[in-house]
Amino acid sequence: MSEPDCLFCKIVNCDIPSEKVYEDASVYAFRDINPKAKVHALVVPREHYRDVDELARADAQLLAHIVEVAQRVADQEYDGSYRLVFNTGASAGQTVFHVHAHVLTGEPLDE
Ligand code: DGP
Repeated sequence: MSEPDCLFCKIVNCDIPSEKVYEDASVYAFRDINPKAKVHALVVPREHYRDVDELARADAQLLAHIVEVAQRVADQEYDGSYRLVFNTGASAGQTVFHVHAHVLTGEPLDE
């Protein structure tokens, strides 16, 4: 289900443009507007879940698929290494409340 006021639901539905890096029936991946690495993609489920905790409880298989897609993006864009981040909750820096995996890759990353 889509949430009418959700930014990432609008991106998934192509109501707001984005630069796609991968898509399939259940997920959509696109470049972050404010990249923190040479390659910075966001992988989101097409279905709306607030955060990774809600997704893990509702559909662990879909969460595992997001990890597979992160690997695929890193294989496609770089050498297969990547950093995967789920900001969860406002105090941890989550600003968009549609679960998204940050995939940082494309160059050697600092610790
Ligand atoms: P977070 O802070 O973990 O909720 O990450 C939200 C990310 O979404 C942040 O890195 C910037 C990105 N972002 C916000 N608005 C847009 C947008 O309209 N398009 C794209 N491509 N990325 C966006």
